[in-house]
Amino acid sequence: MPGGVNSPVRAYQAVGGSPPVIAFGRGARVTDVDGNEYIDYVLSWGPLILGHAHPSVVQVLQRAAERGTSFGAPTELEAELARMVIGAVPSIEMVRFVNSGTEATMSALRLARGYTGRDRILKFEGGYHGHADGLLARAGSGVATLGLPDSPGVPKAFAEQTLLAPYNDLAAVRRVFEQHPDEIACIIVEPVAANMGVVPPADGFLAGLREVTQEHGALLIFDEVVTGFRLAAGGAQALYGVEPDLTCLGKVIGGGLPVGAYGGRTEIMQRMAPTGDIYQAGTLSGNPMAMAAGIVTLSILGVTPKAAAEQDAARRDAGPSNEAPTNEGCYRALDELTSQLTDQLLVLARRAEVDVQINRAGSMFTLFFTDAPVTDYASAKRADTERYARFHRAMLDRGIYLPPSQFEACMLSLVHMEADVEETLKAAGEALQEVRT
Ligand code: HOZ
Repeated sequence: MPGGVNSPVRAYQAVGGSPPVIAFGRGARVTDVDGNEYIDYVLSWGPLILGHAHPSVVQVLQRAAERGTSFGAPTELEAELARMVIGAVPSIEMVRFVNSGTEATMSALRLARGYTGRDRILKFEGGYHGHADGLLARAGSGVATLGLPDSPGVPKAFAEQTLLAPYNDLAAVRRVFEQHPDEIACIIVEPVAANMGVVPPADGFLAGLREVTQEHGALLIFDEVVTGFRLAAGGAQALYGVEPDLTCLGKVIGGGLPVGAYGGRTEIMQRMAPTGDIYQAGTLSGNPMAMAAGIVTLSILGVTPKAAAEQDAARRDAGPSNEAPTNEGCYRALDELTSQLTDQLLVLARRAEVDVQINRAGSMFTLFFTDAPVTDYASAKRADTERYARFHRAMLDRGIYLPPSQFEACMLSLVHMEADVEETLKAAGEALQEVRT
């Protein structure tokens, strides 16, 4: 396998050493093949909001496997998960399941292009939306971590269709639209950026994107692969009260199995074949194992099919609403424990006289080694990545498993406990002292 991995950022090139080879995970912890146990803040890069091997997930997977692992045909499970997603995510009236976040974003882009009859798209510097052609321009995640130029292998003609603007810079977005009138099919944006490290949207940024796309007849796509069902059941769009035309999902909705989804207004979604003329398909799409794991995960987060169906019916009667049927308690608990951790990390950094900025949104955060606020890709890149590498190694030595990149997000799950946070803070206090100079 190139680099010994199946996804580049896992290779530890940016932090040095070689990655632990994971043997198993239980709750908030993973254990490697040498028997070392770590508190896990990667959580498979986001899906495991219930932690590893949650008993309910394991049980439904066993049951689902006994009934058959794939049919390539309609099932009740996919209908049930669709009802949950539609009920919970404010802007989604119709959804299609695919197998990964990358598939979700590339399908949503095709739909946006087909629907508007335009070819160009606008993405943000440091935004990461999977590895499809045209989405790797100044991308975050592994591309940023490894400092790669825009990827060879992407035809020049495709790359030219991608326009860029700095995240959180509405004036720049307006300028791009003015320079390309009637050419831009859509803006694709992570409503809370999570692949240049966590960077929350500035006040009014998302609402501004909504406005500018409407003014110019373009669609707004929220890539909520990371934020969907992690920040709230309704995702970032429910938190910030801005409804996109299309939403991409993945990670949490598959409960740790490979999954993706895209959805939006019926009128747009019906352009997809077989009701419409835009094509996208997949042998394992709506896979029963992934659907079963997704259903149980969302149920534990308080999204019941019944509540979702009721919400959906109410929404159709009452018009748009940002209220999603959530178990507020879950998200509040995640928020509180995460802020407890990040507040204390700041205290420890100050004590060690190390400049850090911590950006947090709900249960995800990034500790940047820099003295200036991080609000976009340029400011994220000013962080001291060499110091992050040393901090990462010092934490790993103390049993704390962080993302091996300054440009990824740490995540907490519902099974991270105060004792885990205490243990993490003890390690962080020592690690921060170690990276002082
Ligand atoms: N795109 C993921 C991070 N944002 C990395 C996926 C992986 O390496 O598993």
